[in-house]
Amino acid sequence: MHAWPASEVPALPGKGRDLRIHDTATGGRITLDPGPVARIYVCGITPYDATHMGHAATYNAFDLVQRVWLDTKRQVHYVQNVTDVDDPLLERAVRDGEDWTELAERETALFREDMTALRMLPPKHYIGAVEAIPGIVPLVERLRDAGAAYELDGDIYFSVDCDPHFGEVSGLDAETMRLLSAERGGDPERPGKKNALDPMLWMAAREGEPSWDGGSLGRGRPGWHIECVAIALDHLGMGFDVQGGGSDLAFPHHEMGASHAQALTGEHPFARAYVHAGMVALNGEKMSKSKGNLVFVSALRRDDVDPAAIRLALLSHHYRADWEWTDQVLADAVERLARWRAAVSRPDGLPADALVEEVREALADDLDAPAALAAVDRWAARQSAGGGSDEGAPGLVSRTVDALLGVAL
Ligand code: 5CA
Ligand code: ZN
Repeated sequence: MHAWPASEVPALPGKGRDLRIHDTATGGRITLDPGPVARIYVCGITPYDATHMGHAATYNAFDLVQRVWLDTKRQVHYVQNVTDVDDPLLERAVRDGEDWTELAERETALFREDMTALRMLPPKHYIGAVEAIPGIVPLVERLRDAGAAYELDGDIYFSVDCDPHFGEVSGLDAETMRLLSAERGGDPERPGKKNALDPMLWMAAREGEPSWDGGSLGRGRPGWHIECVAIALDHLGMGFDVQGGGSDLAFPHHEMGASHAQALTGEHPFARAYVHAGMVALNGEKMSKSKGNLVFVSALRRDDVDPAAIRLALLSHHYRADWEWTDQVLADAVERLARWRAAVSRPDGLPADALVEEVREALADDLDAPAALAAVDRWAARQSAGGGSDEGAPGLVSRTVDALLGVAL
């Protein structure tokens, strides 16, 4: 699948700091030490509805990770999937009497437009679940042949008890896992499973649903977690630096993915850090396609909201916080953008070298974007008050805000 065009990332003087980031598995902050090529996998959308502010906030967090790495003069190898076949997508297509492939293509195209407008860096490999199927089948066969998977009425399940590290990503107790599994696509109640938590790797073809040749597995379609594992192992290998997503993916998705990969390779860990963004709510409830309480990026764009203001609205909350989208959040961002643009419109101004370092330090410190914004606010306030004759300063501030925060002034 093709991704979207990259916006230029200006190079800044000096060198950025290494990222210290909260890792869900250890429950604490770790200093990442990627090689010259940092590797990141971010779970992509299930394209049955448009990109909402919750999605955008999560992708914003992982865009910042990459910008911090790029500023340390590393290359970034970024992979993202599109879950372009799964129950919620098929159900929506049936509800709306639409062909599921057309629905997926249309919403994926809109997502690309939204990501481009928000200046999110594109993945190097943007891979759909459907195109990954030929790579998924042999992995499921290997798990089955190794005794890590079993058949139940034609469906193939992964046996979580095969992975001694199972449970280490989310750190949840068994009861919570069971509840979340039922809520998030699992089937803990299905009779005949070895462990209620065991997730499906391959679903045998169902009447009226799409299916693919699964070799010795028979016709069917892949389970959700193995999709991301197959794509990540193919393009990044084991032990990549960051696996990212919203906090609702910690369990079961990232927990199961780690176990699949560890059982397949005998290696540990799957990812060196599991990084999760908080949930964005609207009217007191998590914004979600299934509930329909949504603010779409594309709707704001249609209303002529500057994408840079949308981006500033996302940046005004710490990525790990759960927060509420309101009109005021956007209004504050619009106002901030105007202040910043006015401040850099002068040809000269207050020296900005210290500001570059402050923004760098804020982001390296677990992506503290609100602290980075506050630093730029302080510079902009002093700059607007007059003073300073440093000719390069406004340009340097624009480049810093662009390179590290993805905001075009
Ligand atoms: N296709 C799978 C991942 S492989 C999936 O979860 N798709 S999704 O469309 O449901 O979500 C895409 C990303 O947005 C996920 O990382 C998810 O955690 C995140 N996300 C969904 N809703 C919210 C929200 N309200 N706030 C923050 N992030 C959210
Ligand atoms: Zn995923």
